[in-house]
Amino acid sequence: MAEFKNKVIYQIYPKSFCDSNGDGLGDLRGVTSKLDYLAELGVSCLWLTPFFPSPQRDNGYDVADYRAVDPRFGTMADLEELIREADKRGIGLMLDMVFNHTSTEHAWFQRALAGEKKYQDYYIFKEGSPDKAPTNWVSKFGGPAWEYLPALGKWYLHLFDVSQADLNWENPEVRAELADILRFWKAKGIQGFRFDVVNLISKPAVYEDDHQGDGRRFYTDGPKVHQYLQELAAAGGIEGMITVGEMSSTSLENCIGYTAPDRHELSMCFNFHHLKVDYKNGDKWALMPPDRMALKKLFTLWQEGMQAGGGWNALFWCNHDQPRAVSRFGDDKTYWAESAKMLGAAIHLMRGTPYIYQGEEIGMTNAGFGSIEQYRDVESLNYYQILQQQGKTPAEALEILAARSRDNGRTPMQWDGSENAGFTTGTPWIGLPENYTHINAAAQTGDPDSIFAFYKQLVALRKEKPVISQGNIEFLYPDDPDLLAYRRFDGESELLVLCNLTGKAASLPLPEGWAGAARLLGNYPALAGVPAALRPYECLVLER
Ligand code: TEU
Repeated sequence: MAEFKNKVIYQIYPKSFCDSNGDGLGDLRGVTSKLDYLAELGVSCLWLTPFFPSPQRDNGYDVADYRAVDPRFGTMADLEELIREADKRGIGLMLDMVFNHTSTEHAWFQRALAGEKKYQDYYIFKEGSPDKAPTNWVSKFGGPAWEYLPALGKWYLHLFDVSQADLNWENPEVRAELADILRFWKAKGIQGFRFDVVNLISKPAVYEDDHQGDGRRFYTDGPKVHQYLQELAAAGGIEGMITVGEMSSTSLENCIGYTAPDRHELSMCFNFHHLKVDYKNGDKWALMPPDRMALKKLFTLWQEGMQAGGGWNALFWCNHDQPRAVSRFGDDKTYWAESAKMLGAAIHLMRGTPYIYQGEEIGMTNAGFGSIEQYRDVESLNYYQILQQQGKTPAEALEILAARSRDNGRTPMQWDGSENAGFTTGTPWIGLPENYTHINAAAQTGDPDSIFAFYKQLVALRKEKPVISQGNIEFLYPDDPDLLAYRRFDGESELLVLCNLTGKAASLPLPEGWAGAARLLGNYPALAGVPAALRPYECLVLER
């Protein structure tokens, strides 16, 4: 198994990272041009979200060909150059495998449409009358999860967009095709894979209406998912590579199963429970401030639970589907730098492998879009309509999108204070927050007090201190709503991580024996001795 415990992985959304040719879209050569920046940050691995040929209905998560580079992003030669140049800097590449579904423009689906029985078996087609879908399941992007094809007299399942048809993993030929794709990329020198919504691949034997929900309980962590993952890992030859599964609405028990080393499934997985603590009644589109007690409980449950079961977590606040953490859990105005650093420390010192999403290391904020024309994401555009159908005014719908849209995480990387933040010389495919003039990489890389410098320290500490990468974890002060506190220990050394989750001073109850401990890290200037209270969003890491 590749060593992934002392590494930090950096996620790149190529479309928004760096544009090398002025067409307004980021590209692979743009990524290559920024490798020195990434090497300075110290990350070991880059996860690139899909750059494969795609109609881009869902920004590349609708893949039309798994073995090629979309010309919009460059050429295979550009990718090979990126692999070589990254390798020179000790950086590996992970690719994003979207194996739950393909684009309806994929050759397999096109041949299914043309009537080839073999390829119809690659997807989930059901006979039926045009006026009644096989089940009442709802797509994750809104509306029904089934689409009727009059020419075939059949329905097909799409858990996401109508252009993303779910693959039929029951079919061994599908499983063999997908394993082959992994071997293809491994032979090119790719070091690892992220598997998109991979806990949704195993559908139930019987398709029935869900009278309690949207259908997810029938296919989430489905009946054969572990078996399929074991088979994929073996047939794809990915043992020893770094693999992470994206798990939608999963359970702790299943995530232990996905990642315990003796199961030979995956290195680690993402779960999203901690990113739902600001969903009112579990509804992403109903606004509520984050429930900090719920957040603490979830961290405790998943950190201590994965440890007890021998599983491994991916640690993250941000990705291309999430609003920016500093705007959501911190304060992107008064305590911008302090809260961005505190959030970084809170995650990076936990047990698991941390991920940094492009721009997080410089404290990038939500987009601040105020009109629907500024949005690009299919889910956001759908929900703008759905929210109004549910009775919201356009202004209310926009307020919800401003907090919840996936586009908040998809604005261009802010490289410098020049026009379009140095992302492109052309017209960017999506707008930027106005704050790029002061929130940008150029303003931070040389500054030892910057958010960038703080993240660099977090990455370095994980490499230096085995207690961070290998040690045990225990959470403290479960009843204190303001303070996230945990202890890391391995019998040789011990760390105490203390984070004030609020914008007010928080009292600091030190456990016994820590009063004289050394300060390893903090996001405020050090005081003499250990203080009695934490300042707004202060984090303090003690070592003994
Ligand atoms: O996301 C899966 C997923 O379920 C979400 O994070 C999704 O964005 C959310 O439920 C919407 O509210 C993955 C990819 O990360 C995402 O970008 C893709 O759109 C999706 O799969 C489909 O491939």
